[in-house]
Amino acid sequence: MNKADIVDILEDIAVLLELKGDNPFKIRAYSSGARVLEMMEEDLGDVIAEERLDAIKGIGSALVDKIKTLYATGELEYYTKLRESVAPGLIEMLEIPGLGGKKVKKLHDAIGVESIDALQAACESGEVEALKGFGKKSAEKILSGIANRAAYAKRHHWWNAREVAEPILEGLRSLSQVERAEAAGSLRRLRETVGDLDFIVATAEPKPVMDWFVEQDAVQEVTAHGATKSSVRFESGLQADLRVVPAEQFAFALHHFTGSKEHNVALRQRALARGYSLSEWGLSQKGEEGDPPTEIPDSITTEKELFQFLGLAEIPPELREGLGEIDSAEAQQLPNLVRPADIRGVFHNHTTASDGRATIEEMAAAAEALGWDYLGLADHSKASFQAKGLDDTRVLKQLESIRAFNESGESPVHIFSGIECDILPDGSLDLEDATLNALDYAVMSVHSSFSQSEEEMTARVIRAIEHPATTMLGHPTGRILLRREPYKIDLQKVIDAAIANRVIIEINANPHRLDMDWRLWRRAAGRGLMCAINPDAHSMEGLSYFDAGVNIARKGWLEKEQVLNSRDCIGVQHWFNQRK
Ligand code: DGT
Ligand code: CA
Ligand code: CA
Ligand code: ZN
Repeated sequence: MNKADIVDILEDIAVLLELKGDNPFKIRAYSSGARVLEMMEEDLGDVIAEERLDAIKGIGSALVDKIKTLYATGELEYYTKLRESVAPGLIEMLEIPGLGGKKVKKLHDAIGVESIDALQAACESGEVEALKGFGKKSAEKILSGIANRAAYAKRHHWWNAREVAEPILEGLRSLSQVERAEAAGSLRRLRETVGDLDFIVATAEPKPVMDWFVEQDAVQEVTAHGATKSSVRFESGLQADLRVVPAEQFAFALHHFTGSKEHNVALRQRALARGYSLSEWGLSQKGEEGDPPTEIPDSITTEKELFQFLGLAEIPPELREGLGEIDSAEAQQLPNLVRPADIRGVFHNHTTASDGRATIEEMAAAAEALGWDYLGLADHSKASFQAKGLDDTRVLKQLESIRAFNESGESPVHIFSGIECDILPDGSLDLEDATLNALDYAVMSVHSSFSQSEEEMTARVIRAIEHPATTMLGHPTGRILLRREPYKIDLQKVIDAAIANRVIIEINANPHRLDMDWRLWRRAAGRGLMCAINPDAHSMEGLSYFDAGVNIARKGWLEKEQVLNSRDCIGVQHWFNQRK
C-alpha cells in the first residue's frame, strides 16, 4: 500500500477513536503521525527497509508496526475491527460537511442519533439546537450539509466518469455486432460533473450487445435489461444507460441523448418552424398546409448533416447548453474553440519545495513528455503552513535553483519561476514586494478565512488584484466540486477588476475545482479577460489535468487567443513583462 493511502487510514483511525471517545493523547498520536508521514520526503519503502521508522520524530511506537503492516500487506486488523465496532450510521454522519468525530459523538451521546435520517429529524424538531455547544445556527448548518450531501451523492466528477466510460466504449466498439458507438449526455458535453453515463449504439443485432453490457465485470447491479435500453450501476454508484438503435437512427439518437434538454428544445422548435418534427427517431414532415417543406434527404447519418439540414453549422457538443449556440451556428459565427494541442505549457504547479511530490527536474521531464515548451512552478507561500509554504528566503532560494536549471540546458522545457502567494484575510499579500518582483509571475490565491462576508471577500480579492505584482488569480471561488460550496464573492466585480488591471484569471483544471466556472467565461473573455489553464499539479501525473481545464475553456466558448497557454515562451514572457 502506498504512503498516501496509509496516511488516509491513520487519519481514519484518529476519527474513529474520536467517535468512540478514546483517550485524546492516543487520538493525537494517530493524527499527528499521519501528518508527519505525509510530510516525510524520503521514500517510505527505503525508510522501512533500513529500519529507521522508529527514529522519526512524531511517529510513535504504536504506529510503527501498523505502518509497516499496511505497507507490506495493505491490511490492518486493528483498523478493520475498529471500523466494525462503530455503527455504520455514525461513520456516514462524518460525510456531512462540518461534522467531525467529536461532534458526532456528542450528538450520539446526547440524543442517541445513529443515522443521518435521525439526525435530520432531530435538527428539524429543535432537539439539536437545544443542545449545549450547538445552537440554532449549527442545527441549520447540519441541515444544509445533509441536503448538499444528498445532492452531491447523485453526481460524479467528469474525470472519474470518463475513466469508467472509456473502457466501456472501447468494449462496445470491439463487438462484431456494433456498427457505431458513442458516449452521449453530460459526459460528452464536458460538464464538470456527470449524473449518469449514456451510451448510444447502432446495431442490427441488439441482444448480444445488451448482454455484453449488463455482464461487464464492474457491474454491481442491473437495473434494466430490455431490447433497446439497459441500465447498470457500478460500485462507485455511477449508473450507465445503453440505448441501441438501427443505423439509420443513430445520428438522431446521438444528438437527442447528448442534450442538453434546453438545446434539444430549441433545435426542435427550429425544426418545427421549418415544417418538420424532430425526435430521437428521426425527422418527419409535419403534414400541415402551408409551404411544402424541403424534401428530407434519404439519409442523415451524422450530426453535422442534421445541423446542416436545419441551416446550421455543426455545433460542438460542449456548446449545446441552450445558451445562444443555435443563433451563432445560424450566423456561421461559432467560436474556433481552443484545443488541447494548442497548449504549450501551464503555470500553477507545485514541487517538493512545498506540498508537491516531484522535484523541479521531474516536473520538467513530465512537461517535456507532454510536448510543452515551458512550465510555470508556483509553490505555496508561508501562510499555507500545512502545505509547507515558502517564506521570502526560500522563495529566492528556489528562484536560484530554477535559474540554474534553465541555464544548465539539460531540458528543452523553460521553467518560469512563480509563486502561489496567499491573499491574507485583509487582502494584503503573504510575501515582500521585492520577492514577488524578483519572480517571473505570481498567482494569488485565497486559502484561509473562507467564511468572510461577500463584501469582505470581494474587497480582499480585489485588493490583491490591484497589487502590481499580481499576474493571475488562482481558483477564484475556492469551491471543491461535490464537497465544498464556493465562498461568497461577487465574481462580476472581481472580473471587472481583473480586466481593468490586466490580471489573468485561471481555470484551475484540477477535476475537483474547475474554477472559474465555464458559465462566466464567454462574457468575461468577450470583455477582454485573459485566461490561463492551470492543472495545479502536485505531481508529474497531475499535469495531465490540463485536459479537464481545456474542456472548461471550450465550454466557456474560449478561442486560442484568449488563453495565455497557447502563446510561445516569448509571448508569455512578453505578457509577464508588460505587467511589471
Ligand atoms: P446528467 O446525466 O444529469 O449529468 O445529465 P444529462 O444531460 O446526461 O441528462 P440525462 O442522462 O438525463 O439525459 C441525456 C440527454 O437526453 C439529455 O441531455 C437530453 C436528453 N433528454 C433526456 N430527457 C429529456 C427530456 O425530457 N426532454 C428532452 N428534450 N431531452 C431529454
Ligand atoms: Ca447522463
Ligand atoms: Ca441518462
Ligand atoms: Zn491553491
